[in-house]
Amino acid sequence: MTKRIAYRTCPLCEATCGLELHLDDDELTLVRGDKDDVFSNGFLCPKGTALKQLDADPNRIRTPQIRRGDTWHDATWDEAFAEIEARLLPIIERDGRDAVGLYLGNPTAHNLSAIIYNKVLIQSLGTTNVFSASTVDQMPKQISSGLMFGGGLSVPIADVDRMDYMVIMGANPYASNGSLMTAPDFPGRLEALRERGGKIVVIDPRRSQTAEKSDEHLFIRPGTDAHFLFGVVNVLVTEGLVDLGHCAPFVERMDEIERLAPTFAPEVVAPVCGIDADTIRRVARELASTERAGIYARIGTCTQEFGTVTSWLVDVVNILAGNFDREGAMMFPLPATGGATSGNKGGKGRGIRLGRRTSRVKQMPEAFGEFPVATLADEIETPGAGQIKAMITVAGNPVVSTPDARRLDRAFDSLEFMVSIDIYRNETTKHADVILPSPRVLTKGHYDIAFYSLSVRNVANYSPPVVELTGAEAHEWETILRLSALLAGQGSTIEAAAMLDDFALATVVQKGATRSDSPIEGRDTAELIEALSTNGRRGPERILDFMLRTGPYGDQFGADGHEDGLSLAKLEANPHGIDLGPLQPRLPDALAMPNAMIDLAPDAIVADVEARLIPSLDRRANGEMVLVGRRDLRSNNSWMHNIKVLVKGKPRCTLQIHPDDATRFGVTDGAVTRVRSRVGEVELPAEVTDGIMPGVVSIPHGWGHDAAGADMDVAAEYAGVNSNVLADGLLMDPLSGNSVLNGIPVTVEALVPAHSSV
Ligand SMILES: Nc1nc2c(c(=O)[nH]1)N[C@H]1C(S)=C(S)[C@@H](COP(=O)(O)OP(=O)(O)OC[C@H]3O[C@@H](n4cnc5c(=O)[nH]c(N)nc54)[C@H](O)[C@@H]3O)O[C@H]1N2
Ligand SMILES: Nc1nc2c(c(=O)[nH]1)N[C@H]1C(S)=C(S)[C@@H](COP(=O)(O)OP(=O)(O)OC[C@H]3O[C@@H](n4cnc5c(=O)[nH]c(N)nc54)[C@H](O)[C@@H]3O)O[C@H]1N2
Ligand code: SF4
Ligand SMILES: [Mo]
Repeated sequence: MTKRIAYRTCPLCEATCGLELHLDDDELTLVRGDKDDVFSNGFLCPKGTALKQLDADPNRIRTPQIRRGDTWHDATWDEAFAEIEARLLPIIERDGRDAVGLYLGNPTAHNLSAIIYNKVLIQSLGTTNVFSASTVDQMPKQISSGLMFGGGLSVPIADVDRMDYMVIMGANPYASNGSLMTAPDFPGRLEALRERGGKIVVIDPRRSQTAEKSDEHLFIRPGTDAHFLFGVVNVLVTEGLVDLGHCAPFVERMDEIERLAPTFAPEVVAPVCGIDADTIRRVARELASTERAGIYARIGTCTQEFGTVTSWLVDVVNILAGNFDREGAMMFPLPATGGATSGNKGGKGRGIRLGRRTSRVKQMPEAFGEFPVATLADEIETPGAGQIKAMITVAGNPVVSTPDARRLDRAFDSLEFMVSIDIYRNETTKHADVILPSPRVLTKGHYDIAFYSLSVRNVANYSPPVVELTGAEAHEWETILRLSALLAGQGSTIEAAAMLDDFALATVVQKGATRSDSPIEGRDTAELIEALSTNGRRGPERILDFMLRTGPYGDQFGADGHEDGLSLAKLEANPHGIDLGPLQPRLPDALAMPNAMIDLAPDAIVADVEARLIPSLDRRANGEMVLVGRRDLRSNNSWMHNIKVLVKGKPRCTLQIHPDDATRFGVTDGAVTRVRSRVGEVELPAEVTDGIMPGVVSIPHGWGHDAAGADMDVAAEYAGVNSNVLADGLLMDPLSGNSVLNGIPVTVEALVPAHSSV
């Protein structure tokens, strides 16, 4: 046996921790934090360690699967693709391309193959019916960022390592390790902030672990962050605390903010959000007077009724308080692969266009090429031209992750055909007719194109594959491209996939060579492609190499003065990553607006403020209960629940409820309790705790692993309940189509009365 150590970035969450993998031959025996990783310095969490158990999980699918009736059969890749060809292509022939729906799940964002080639899959499929986890997640932030700064990923990031005052809203990084803010050891960074004398304020309807470790925790009524934030805007404006600083020349439409602000006096918003007027005033003053400060807001502020307005207000407050594009404040990263904020000299870009088409049944507008996933079931169930008859899912479990889950489950049951690229047969993929497995994590090269563009430092780190493919394994990129080739009518051979890969590369190189702001403008594309293809390199690494070499730190294929720049080869020589330094001020270059300005008051958002937010100012707590979610460090969305070391111990899928409400409803700690919403009901054990606000209950999402026909032994043993059975598909933030997953009206009922009346 040969013992060896390899280094690899963890692909499980957005924190991009460096792992030190201990192997005996090709068997993973131990996972540790990589102390030399330039970004994570040895930090890791229990999920990272559990990559070992994930790798060894006997339920993980290793061979393509074909279902006949209720029976699953191992198949060869050729048989699996032949089945897809025989059953999917006739549906497209008969009903057109929109008859196939596509769902792209969360792990595709952590997966180099999927990030690079999902575009090819979408183009080859040619359907308008594209859905993803984005509309149960960050779509509101993408819309507000796009409308204000010009790009859907132009998201300002908290410069946490230099910040002295941080307001955290709707995020629990002690459990999640952060999101839309890449920061390995997020907790350590928060502790460092406090150790240097800084202050952290957490605003959350639950006293989360992050709240417990903060200086101040404010309970807020779910879905009222926009009210609170407009109260802060009001204070900044009326007290003369607005200070745009060096951003002033790039900010337009301050007049609109001044027009709207008076409506939201602290005394007006306080009874809506549950945070008193004095506190709103104090937080506003602290944000304005602290030199290095900012508000970081995440999923609790997106997956709610006023998601887009809230996401916008976060940036408005940061800009007004002078906490923008400066050290220690909110800043735009400059990622090594280029991206949303790096290619626009002088800040001039095309901006974003929304609603280029609408969905068939509910006329929901598209955003960034997709429709709200909450309307997927409508599109499957409603007959007529354009009805979805077949589905393709890639790394997604929408039957657990998206609203009105029971209905989507039934809708999937009615499909004529379904293909899933996945590693488990779970609540969603059990509906598939063919499952194409992704190989072991260790066979995949890794580079976080998405998360380094949202990172608190500029970092580049590439992990090469640690082991070779074995048995029936195939590269995930090849599987995506074989499926794409098949859908494009080019057959599904490996050769056809290779041709698509060459085509994808040629397209990006061509585009680079004709862009006036590209470092390779006018270069010979054939020569560049040859340089990228040395040693037979192809697949995602070849395209990544191109992105790195033409990115802001790239070697520009050896152009004068850039010889030491980045390339994949350079990253291969630096297995612990390359630190490209702290974030830098980037205005105006980071903008991508037609007039190179920040739009402080986009029309669509102002219209929503007037149509919905202002009329909601008379809302008051009325004794009715609302449901919110939460995350646990040892859990990962709807998966990783088949790993015993992560799920054992005290049950995590519980109903958190305040003692006052427990008394009111006769609920006792540990007792099975029924929760009902307009669309469904679940029964689960209560956890009575004053760590949650009165009037609010919390159930984590991602559970409910008791579906017949799934094949996950451990998950079934620790099934829990699916909170999205309660999420109402009709509740959406209208501007983004994002589902409301926090603030769902529910009723709570004790199943066994706490005090028997006899
Ligand atoms: N109520 C409620 N619902 C929520 C949320 C919430 O806060 N509350 N959060 C939402 C959020 S933020 C998100 S991102 C979504 C996530 O929801 P989904 O998009 O459904 O993603 P996951 O739940 O992570 O499911 C991942 C799927 O990918 C598979 N998989 C894992 N690794 C790989 C791989 O390497 N290759 C392939 N091909 N497959 C793989 C897993 O087996 C699983 O089927 O859930 C959303 N749903
Ligand atoms: N361990 C673990 N890590 C993960 C994941 C996981 O499932 N498990 N999922 C990953 C994914 S896909 C994502 S998107 C990120 C999400 O990362 P985070 O945004 O940190 O998400 P949560 O940990 O769910 O924290 C959300 C918080 O919002 C609060 N909240 C609910 N409603 C409201 C509201 O109306 N207003 C305010 N102010 N707060 C509210 C909840 O009580 C909760 O504490 O985590 C990622 N990391
Ligand atoms: S924090 Fe995220 S990236 Fe780091 S080890 Fe845990 S799951 Fe992996
Ligand atoms: Mo997410």
